Amino acid sequence: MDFNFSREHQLLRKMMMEFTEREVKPIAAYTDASCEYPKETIEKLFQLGVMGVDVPKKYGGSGADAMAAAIVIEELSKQCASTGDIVATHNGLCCAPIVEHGTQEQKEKYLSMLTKGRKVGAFALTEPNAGSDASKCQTEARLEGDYYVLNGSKIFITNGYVADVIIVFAMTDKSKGTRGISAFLVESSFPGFAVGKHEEKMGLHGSPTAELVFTDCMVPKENLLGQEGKGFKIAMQTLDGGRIGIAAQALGIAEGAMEEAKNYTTGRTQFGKAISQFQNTQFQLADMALGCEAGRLLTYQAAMRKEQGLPYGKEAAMAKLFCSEHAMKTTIKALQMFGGYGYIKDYPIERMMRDAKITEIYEGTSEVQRMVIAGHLGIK
Ligand code: COS
Repeated sequence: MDFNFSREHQLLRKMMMEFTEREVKPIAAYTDASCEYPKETIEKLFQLGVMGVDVPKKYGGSGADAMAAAIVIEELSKQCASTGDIVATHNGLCCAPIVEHGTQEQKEKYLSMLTKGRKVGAFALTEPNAGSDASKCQTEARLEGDYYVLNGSKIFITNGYVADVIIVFAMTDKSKGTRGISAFLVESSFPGFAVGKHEEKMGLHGSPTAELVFTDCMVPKENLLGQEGKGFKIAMQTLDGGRIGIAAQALGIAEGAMEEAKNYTTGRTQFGKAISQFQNTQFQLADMALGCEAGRLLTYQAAMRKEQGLPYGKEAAMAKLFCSEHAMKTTIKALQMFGGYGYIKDYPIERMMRDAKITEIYEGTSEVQRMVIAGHLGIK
């Protein structure tokens, strides 16, 4: 299969590898231990044009394609999955639906804010009673004059307490089920918007996750994204694309963990030889490499189909499912190779293992990915 890695893709990967080695790797352990949002790194990623990498140039982005967007997340996540997550959410879940469904005015205003304006984006779908079953959203939006008035709350929102622009899904007509959900462009400065609980998570400590609360939040009616009642479709389409980003993130984690395992086992001597010389180690490294290769094929295939305008929901679900499960398996195996050293924070493996877990959960659990794949087989 020709993945069409252009000279631009190769240069982008090189740039991201150098950036990650210089700017991300040295602070990854600190970011995890301190639970601090890596603000300076994100500022530098804005300067590099990575925040909005696949937003058209005329709206302030870098005008790159879906493959480039995946490469960026993969490379960042090799060293710091939190940074990969912040960027994946900003690009895939906030900029992308505006590019896809925004009016000319919305694109000009919000995409320039999210690129040149250096404002961070988020996507708010999940609620306490609407996780995998996203259709059970309770947040309401009532049209009153020139404003939609939003009431309700959203949980587990990535970039939640740093985001300036949030795509929010709310019910405009409860009697219509999924066809009664609409999408809105909400600024954190709008009256009635508040950030609630900051979540303390098992991993991804640098990625800011929060509850968002809407109390008579006044959203100008021109901030409806797409048509009224089309919000669920917008959410599902956005998640199809977002899942390529999470596949790339999980792939990056697995590749990073494999590299750590290779380096450690070649340097560590037990029973008179490097532990990489034991066949058990070699077989496990071979399995890690095999999964990474398969994950690359699935992830790049989904990105390529998206770019070519072909259906890619099934391929994105397969890539996300496979890569996240491979990241989990790889980080657990790699940690075991490190023995006691894997369990302490002097090495990055335990962080990688904690970070890998969420890739099997967010943007659709592994079970949801299987539902999506089964749906494409006509056996829903
Ligand atoms: N693209 C466009 N439209 C889609 C779609 C997609 N990928 N998937 C579903 N739709 C549309 C359907 O065509 C249907 O439209 P009509 O009402 O016009 O017929 C509508 O959405 C409802 O579809 P369906 O009945 O299949 O939806 P379900 O409620 O059964 O949901 C799953 C199916 C489970 C796949 C969906 O709820 C889902 O992806 N859940 C996970 C949500 C998630 O990822 N949460 C994490 C939040 S972000 S961290």
